[in-house]
Amino acid sequence: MRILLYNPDNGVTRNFMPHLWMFLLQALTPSGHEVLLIDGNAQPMDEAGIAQYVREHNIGLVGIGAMTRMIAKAYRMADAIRAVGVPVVMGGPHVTEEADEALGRNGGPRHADAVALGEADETWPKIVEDAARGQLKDLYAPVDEFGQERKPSLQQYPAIPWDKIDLNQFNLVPKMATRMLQRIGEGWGTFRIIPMESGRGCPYGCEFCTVTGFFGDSIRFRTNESVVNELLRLKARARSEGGQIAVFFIDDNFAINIKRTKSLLRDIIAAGAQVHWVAQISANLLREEELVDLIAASGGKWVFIGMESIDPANLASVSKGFNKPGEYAAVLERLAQRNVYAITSFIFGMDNDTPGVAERTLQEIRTWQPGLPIFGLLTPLPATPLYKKLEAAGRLTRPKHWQEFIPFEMAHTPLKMTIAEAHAEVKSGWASSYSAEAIANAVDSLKHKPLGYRINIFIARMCFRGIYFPQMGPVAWVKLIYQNRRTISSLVREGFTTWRGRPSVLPPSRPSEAELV
Ligand code: B12
Ligand code: SF4
Repeated sequence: MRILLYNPDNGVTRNFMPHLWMFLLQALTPSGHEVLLIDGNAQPMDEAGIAQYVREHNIGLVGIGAMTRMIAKAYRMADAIRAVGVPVVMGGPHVTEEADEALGRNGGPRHADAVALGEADETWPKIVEDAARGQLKDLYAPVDEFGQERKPSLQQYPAIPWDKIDLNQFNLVPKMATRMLQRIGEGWGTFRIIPMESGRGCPYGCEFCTVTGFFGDSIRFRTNESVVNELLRLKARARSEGGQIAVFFIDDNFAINIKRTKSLLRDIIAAGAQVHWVAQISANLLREEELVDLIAASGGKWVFIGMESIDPANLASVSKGFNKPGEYAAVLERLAQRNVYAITSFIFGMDNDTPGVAERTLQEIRTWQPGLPIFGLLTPLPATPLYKKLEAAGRLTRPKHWQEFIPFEMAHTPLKMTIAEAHAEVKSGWASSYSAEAIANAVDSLKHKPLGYRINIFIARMCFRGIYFPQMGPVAWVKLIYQNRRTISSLVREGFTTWRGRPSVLPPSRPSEAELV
């Protein structure tokens, strides 16, 4: 049987990284079946396009995975596939919580022939065999022989064949530049960010988060050897194609067990398996100098920190009181000393937020080491404690917000400001952090760092800006480059000066107000 695994586009950003579930399920598919992958973020497709694809490629089963924000698109695509007679199985965090919705058991239309609940590592082979026999069941749950929920162990993790998989759709280097860039240094003909997990689960149970409910509070890890071997395979692939690879450790809290994380990082270093990597680590786990030393030595470049708020009352209200805003600056300093930077994530619209929260947060951020701040709105995802709390209090304004997903739009009313005010705060956070002036300031404030780090921060800021401000397509990029021309020319001139062996005497770039339009 030929199987298609499809991930719908998120409608906001192009894909900077593929989704791990597709590669994992592909690796777990019983032999004798062929698996094709389409990520809608890299290969945009509409309903007619996917229907035509499944017919032309003689697909016998389609698997669709989606987060809540992509579920409406996922359902539309599933409907189109089922309309041409091909069965659809859906999985992932949304349908796990809303299986009745996907199966049309709550009065709405049916979108999926089957739903895989929770982690599907062990149920997927069964689903494939049932589909091949034409006997798909409605629901597949990860349970043991006694019907008790069973979380898969990661000790026998499959070897994802990264060395053989066709990753053409995930090359971040524009096609026209590939040939030329292949010859630069060790080669930049390809640049890919690859998702990798070293463990699953997070016990913290923050109110707005799906993870503790979905993956459970028991944490499971892969063996160090399995992670190291995967890194070595990726490195070999990048070398063989004259390109670069970076890894996103998608663990929810990469340092949840500090002892184990340090042991993994030591093994990565010992095996020479370092690649540049990004990981999510909560601020409270970054207190230890030795851990941060190992992060830097093993290739860690960016750490994603869910700071959420600088207000302890807000943090307490979402059960994230373990975050201590008073230590954010020291954590960022500790990272920056090792040339590791932070993606700092904030949520506005929390119950203690009032108008002006963006400016108050930005004032703090400006005193910290520059990184990549991102801003979102408190969103009640299905089945989270937050959703249940707001539903019980009658505060949900769009209880089924995912049926008509709108980016950066609240689905409940905050306590101390209006929805419109919360939206304005998020807009202000993004506008102030990603204006050409703010980007120039961030780059300038790193003057004491090597040029490479400043270029890194600059490129990252330009890309992150696209999370909020639509900048898909060449025209948007040309405009953006024009707006940031001062910083670009300053970095380029400094690069030439350094290259020709002269000390840089260039003044810092600070565009005037007029140039920022
Ligand atoms: C990596 C990641 C991202 C990446 C993007 C995804 C990517 N390219 O990989 C980035 C960092 C960009 C991101 C962003 C966001 N993310 Co995110 N992200 C994750 C994270 C940390 C890991 C995903 C992953 O690969 N997990 C490991 C794989 C193996 O697990 P899995 O995907 O769940 O797949 C398993 C099962 O679900 C199932 N399965 C999944 N799909 C399918 C399909 C079929 C057919 C079958 C049979 C089974 C199946 O089988 C798999 C194996 O067991 C998860 C948390 C987590 N630990 O999963 C959050 C998570 C998925 N993200 C979440 C959210 C909310 C977001 C944001 C909306 C946050 C925000 N406010 O901006 C944004 C939106 C991004 C966008 N523009 O669309 C939520 C989603 C909850 C929900 N109900 O939708 C999660 C669960 C975290 C949370 N806080 O609750 N994210
Ligand atoms: S620490 Fe992160 S992953 Fe864990 S429950 Fe809180 S938000 Fe979710």
